[in-house]
Amino acid sequence: MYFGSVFCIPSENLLPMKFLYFFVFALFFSCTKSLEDRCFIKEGEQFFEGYVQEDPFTVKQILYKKPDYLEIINLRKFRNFKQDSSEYRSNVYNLEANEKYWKDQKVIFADFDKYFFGQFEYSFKQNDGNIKYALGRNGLGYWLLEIKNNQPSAYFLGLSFNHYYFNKIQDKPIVKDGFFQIEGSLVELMKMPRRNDYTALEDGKLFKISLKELIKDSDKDGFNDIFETSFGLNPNNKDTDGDGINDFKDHNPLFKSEKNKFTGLYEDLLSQHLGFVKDKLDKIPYFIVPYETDCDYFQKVNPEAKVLIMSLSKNKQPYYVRVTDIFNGGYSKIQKDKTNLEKFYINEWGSGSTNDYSVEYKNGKWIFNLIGGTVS
Ligand SMILES: [Ca+2]
Ligand SMILES: [Ca+2]
Ligand SMILES: [Ca+2]
Repeated sequence: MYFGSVFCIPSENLLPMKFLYFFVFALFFSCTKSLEDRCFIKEGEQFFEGYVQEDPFTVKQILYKKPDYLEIINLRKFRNFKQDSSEYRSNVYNLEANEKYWKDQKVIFADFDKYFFGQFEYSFKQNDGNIKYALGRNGLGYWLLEIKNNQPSAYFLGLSFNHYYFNKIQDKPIVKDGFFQIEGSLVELMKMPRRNDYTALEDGKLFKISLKELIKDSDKDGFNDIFETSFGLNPNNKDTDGDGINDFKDHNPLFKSEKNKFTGLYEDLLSQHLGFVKDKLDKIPYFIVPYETDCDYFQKVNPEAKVLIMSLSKNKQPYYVRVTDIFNGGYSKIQKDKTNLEKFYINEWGSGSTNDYSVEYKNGKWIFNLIGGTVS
């Protein structure tokens, strides 16, 4: 929840569970801010509004919002979270072991990387006749990866890594008898200054999704229905924003792009940050970077890389986005210079650092000047 949303009352709120049931409030307050308010910083306003950590979910809350396609089975015998994650942690926080781990991964998953080009962290490889499967994880979440007749596909699971932990060691295949199945725990994410940490809420779960549900792509645009629902795309329309470009190919599938001075400013910022992928973009369709903004100019960019643009108001975000920490960087609103009408200030934040730019619009181009920032 952001301080800035004090004027907008969330339309749906989960109450902490002193009560037996969840109460869903449907309060419809329209937030009618002007474009000026949405895109430009007012006198005395900060680049970024303060972040307030939301209460972690209880088991009850996670289960209440569990996707319908997910079946959760309680296991009698299982590896618990503590045991499973401590082994992994010793791999990740020991530099030598870490290096070896990634080297081994590269060899084991070479065949997957040939098709997926570094878009995922892979685990649990499996050969099923002429189909290969693995679990993939990228910035957006977990995917089931499939290589079938030399054709790669990725199916989004829609299970938040803030709530669902999958054991690093799986004794059984992850695809069996028409189901994706994986053992793990329900967890709670604790945000730490330098890293995030998890604690188990309930161990010994088998998470099961029917393959039929998982691979379902109703509009045949290349994204499974679960992906589309998780990020607010339309699973029954190939072209959610109606700009003539299919969701899977669209660099900005949620908003029709516009070309003007300030969309250009945000495009330049995104290029500096993500432009490195533009030459291989058709090979990495699942490299998609999410951003939060309510500024129309930012929303209507036509960037070189793929982005998903979400509202800053949590109550307008799809459930998956609201409960999962997917945002690793962003851009502030624009601050005007007091005297020079073509000069502005904008702030960029990323993992562990911020950059302050002064930008000037000259002969139809933006000139950038790094004027400050922080590194943690
Ligand atoms: Ca689709
Ligand atoms: Ca679609
Ligand atoms: Ca489109």
